[in-house]
Amino acid sequence: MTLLSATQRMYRACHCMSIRCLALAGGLFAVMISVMPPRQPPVSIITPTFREAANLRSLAQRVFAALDAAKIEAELLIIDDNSQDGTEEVAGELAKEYPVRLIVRRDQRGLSSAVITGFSHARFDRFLVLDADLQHPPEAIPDMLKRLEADNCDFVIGTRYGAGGEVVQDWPAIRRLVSWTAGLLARPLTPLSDPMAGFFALRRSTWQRAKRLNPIGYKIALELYVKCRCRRPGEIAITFQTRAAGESKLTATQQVRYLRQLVGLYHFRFPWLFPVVLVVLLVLAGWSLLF
Ligand SMILES: Nc1nc2c(ncn2[C@@H]2O[C@H](COP(=O)(O)OP(=O)(O)OP(=O)(O)O)[C@@H](O)[C@H]2O)c(=O)[nH]1
Ligand SMILES: [Mg+2]
Repeated sequence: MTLLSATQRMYRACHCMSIRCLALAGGLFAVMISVMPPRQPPVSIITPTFREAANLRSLAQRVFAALDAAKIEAELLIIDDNSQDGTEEVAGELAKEYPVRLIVRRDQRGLSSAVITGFSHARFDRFLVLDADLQHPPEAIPDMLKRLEADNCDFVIGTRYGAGGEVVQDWPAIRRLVSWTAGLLARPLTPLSDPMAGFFALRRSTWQRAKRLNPIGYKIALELYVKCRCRRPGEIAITFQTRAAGESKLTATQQVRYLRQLVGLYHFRFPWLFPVVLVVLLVLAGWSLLF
């Protein structure tokens, strides 16, 4: 065997081996990619606030601890209605440690419209809304976002009333009753087990398809669910806590606004219902005049 042919054979053997190695590495890489959980898209966390300065630090700590552990990129957008309780100072301090942004509305008030302001300032295409008072557990956020992606849901809520969900014992009985009755009134509008939820996630594209949004009152999740014509709801069970600090802003005026909102939603969802009700009332009035 000449020196030249030995070199050629060695070269061919090495060439075959390197091709096999490359194929093996490629195969391993493909297997790794297929078993690795898909990366969650980044999310804008939106929190409406009115006089919640005392809750903001714990909120930011818990939100970012949960999201960092799940390796999800996020920003926290605080939409405050000129609370003047130190919110601006606390948010300024938090912004040095976390991706926190504060938007102060000086000429507008209202939880629902604050959430919509948050959507229009959000950097990312996934939105998650939660209250500032820690009644909603931030630790549930990664599961809600996973649900939004994995099952291709268009609206995911943290539910108190679905299977596995609960409300802590010391939530006042009257608040339970009001919440339960309000939910019952909304039943024909949505299959959600907790239509009064303030803890929910959706995509920007879902919000963008909303028709005639009317963000009055407190129940923006229900408004969005109906007006965005959501079809694929998802739910994650949560334990609803009592507020950590500060005072409730829920007043009787908000309850009346909810009833007004319901009328609008029924009209939107069942446009034929109003003429039918009118005809029935006219027939009944006619009958009562005859007899
Ligand atoms: N920007 C803004 N946020 C508000 C307004 N009213 C309430 N919020 C915020 O909306 C969230 C929910 O309000 P809460 O007062 O906790 O209402 P609730 O959870 O139904 O009532 P509680 O169970 O008593 O806490 C909190 O983060 C509030 O600070 C408002 O007018 N503007
Ligand atoms: Mg609250």
